[in-house]
Amino acid sequence: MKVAKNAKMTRAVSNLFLPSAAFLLLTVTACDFKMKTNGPLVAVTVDSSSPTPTPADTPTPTPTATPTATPSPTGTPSGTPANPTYQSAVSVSAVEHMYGASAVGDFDQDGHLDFVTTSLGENKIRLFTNDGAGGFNTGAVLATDVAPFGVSVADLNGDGYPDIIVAQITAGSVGIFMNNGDGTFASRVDIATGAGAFDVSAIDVNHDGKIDLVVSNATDGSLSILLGKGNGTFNDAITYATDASPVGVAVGDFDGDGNLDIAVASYYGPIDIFMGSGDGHFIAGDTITTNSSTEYFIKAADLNGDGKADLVAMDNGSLIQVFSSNGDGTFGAEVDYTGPEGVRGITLGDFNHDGTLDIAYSNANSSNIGMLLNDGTGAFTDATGLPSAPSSSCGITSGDFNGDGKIDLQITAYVGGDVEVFFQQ
Ligand SMILES: [Ca+2]
Ligand SMILES: [Ca+2]
Ligand SMILES: [Ca+2]
Ligand SMILES: [Ca+2]
Repeated sequence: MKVAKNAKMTRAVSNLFLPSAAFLLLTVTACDFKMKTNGPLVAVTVDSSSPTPTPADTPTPTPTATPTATPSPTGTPSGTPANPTYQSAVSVSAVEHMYGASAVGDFDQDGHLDFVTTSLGENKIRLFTNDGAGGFNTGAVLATDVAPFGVSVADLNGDGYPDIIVAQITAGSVGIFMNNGDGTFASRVDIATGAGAFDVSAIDVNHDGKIDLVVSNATDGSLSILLGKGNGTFNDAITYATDASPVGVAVGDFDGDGNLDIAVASYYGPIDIFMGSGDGHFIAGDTITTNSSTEYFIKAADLNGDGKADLVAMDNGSLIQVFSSNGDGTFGAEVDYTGPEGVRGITLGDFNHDGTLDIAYSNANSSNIGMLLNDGTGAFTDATGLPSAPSSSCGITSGDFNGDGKIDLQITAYVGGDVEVFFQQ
């Protein structure tokens, strides 16, 4: 089923090398991601020979962790948020692999959080297993189809062991890796979605207790909804048209009606909202014109404790953009936080454990970790004193890797292959 989206594009795009033809060329170099529209075409090409970033004009995606449900902050606003402190990086690996995005999960159910990264240039995913003693081992290396990028972790068959879902850009599909129940994975099964499958969110959108998939198809300009059967297989895709070049996708309940809704960030803008009916179908809703000409990734979570999911987006520059839900599927005025040029990925977590969600972001150009601390009202201030991160920082995830109740960070670099973990003190 293809449902036309009636919202029209409100952003003027003529000054970006935009399209006379509605064709899209995606050139992918690891986390370094270029989207061009300068010719009739095509698909995605992966240049594995030259993982050299050109920060000035390189949109660089980093779908992060997992389902973006709606955590409910319980903290109370209390002025200036406490500043968390992090130890210097623990290097997990430093072999050139052209990493893309990462996601966390306890794959072997030993109580210690592991993570997986997509390795775009070699068409693989790489697992890193937590040894429970503050270190990580390089684990399984599993083949994907061409150009794996967005990755999510969720238990698709309810056996308690998390499975892995990878968006495969050039292949136009998602690759499903089912956990064998011991932290090893069965052979990949692919499900076609649409050209340029870029980001995937795994979450139950139709209240049947079975994980579903929401996939952005950048080349197609569409969104695929795959309703799960609870055994690692899925019903035929329900497809919705989006604005051109959808990249990041996030799922949350924007109007508090109990049904999950979807936000899709299109590369040249805008952000399209789809309101959930609760049965796996969605209705095109608000269209958010943004302050940036290059949207990238997006997260949905309740930042101010009103029970409605808000949005955090990033652009391909220096902006972290916060949109507070009005509670009816529309959003308040964009509030921008400016980091160094080269924002590459975002992750949400309660980093200073005050009960409200904060924002951490990777930065390719500055070797800094960016962190915005929530004052409890959904307004943010910059954290200070964070350790250095690898240059070309790209994928970023967060989780309590050493079980001390404090949220740690994990960052991959798309040049040099650094995979690093930052434990909170
Ligand atoms: Ca584990
Ligand atoms: Ca499972
Ligand atoms: Ca479901
Ligand atoms: Ca809703």
